[in-house]
Amino acid sequence: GPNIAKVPSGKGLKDYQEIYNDIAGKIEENLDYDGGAGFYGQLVRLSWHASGTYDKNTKTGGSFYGSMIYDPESSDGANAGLAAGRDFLYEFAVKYPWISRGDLWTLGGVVAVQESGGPKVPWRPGRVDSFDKRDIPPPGNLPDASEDGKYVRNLFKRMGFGDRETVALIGAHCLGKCHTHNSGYEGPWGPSFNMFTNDFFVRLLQGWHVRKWDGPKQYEDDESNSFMMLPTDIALKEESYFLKYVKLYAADQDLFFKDFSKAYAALLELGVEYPRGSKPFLFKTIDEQES
Ligand code: CCH
Repeated sequence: GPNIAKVPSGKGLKDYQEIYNDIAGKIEENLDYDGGAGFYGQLVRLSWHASGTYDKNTKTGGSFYGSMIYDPESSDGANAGLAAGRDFLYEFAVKYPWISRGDLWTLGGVVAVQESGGPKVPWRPGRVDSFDKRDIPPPGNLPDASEDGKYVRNLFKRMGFGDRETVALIGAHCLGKCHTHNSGYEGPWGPSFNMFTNDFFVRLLQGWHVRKWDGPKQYEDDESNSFMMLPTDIALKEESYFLKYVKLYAADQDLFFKDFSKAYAALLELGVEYPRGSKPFLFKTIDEQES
């Protein structure tokens, strides 16, 4: 049935801004985590994997039920390593027992994008926890990084996204790193992996070659051999229907921010229905509240 958002009674912008501030404060206390990446990448990936299971054809999956703690979703290989983000946020589920897991995990992503210098992301609460087996999506809905452009196109189409939104969303690879113990892949996409920028697209257009190593096929940059791209990242420059957006975003960070914000807000709301007239919150960053 339709997953209609239910906001806990009496809760509004002020209450969620308080949780936002707590999450931002804990991120700030852990800036050294993961070799200086902090928790930005981890939290954005958690929000994306909680949401990206959505299938528009069956109207299943998505962030509504906060189901990633249950099998078979929890043991999906694609979700390896995300317990770190869920554990990071857990203290706020205890402190604010009225917030659902889906709301907390998606809010964590919004905090990470905004606090790392990215765009404002409109966000709405009201996801509702479930442990019903029927509400847990099957494994295999999240992308396999060894694949090609056609595969990426079809996978994001299943969520309801077009080529432009797909390219914008993958620009989140400006944040964080790959970890051999999670995915088999290794390394960050660029040097500023704790800052939300359009750097992923700028670098993608530069020269890349296949890395010689024992791990899965990944690329490294010609200039320094220090940064990485996944096969699915490189696919964004191999297909003309993606490449035009890579070029747009590399040349214009404001445009990337605008498109990313819209597509990411939509991603976090896949499979959630809101009452008519429901209005998204826009959170203030910590900097804005201090000045
Ligand atoms: Fe991603 N991503 N992602 N990704 N991802 C990985 C890490 C991050 C793919 C594969 C991988 C999106 C799309 C794709 C982040 C955000 C987004 C890793 C390494 C793989 C593999 C995981 C590890 O080893 O820890 C593939 C394939 C696609 C699509 O084709 C989208 C969309 C988003 C967000 C909107 C972020 C952030 C990370 C860094 C995580 C960290 O721990 O630092």
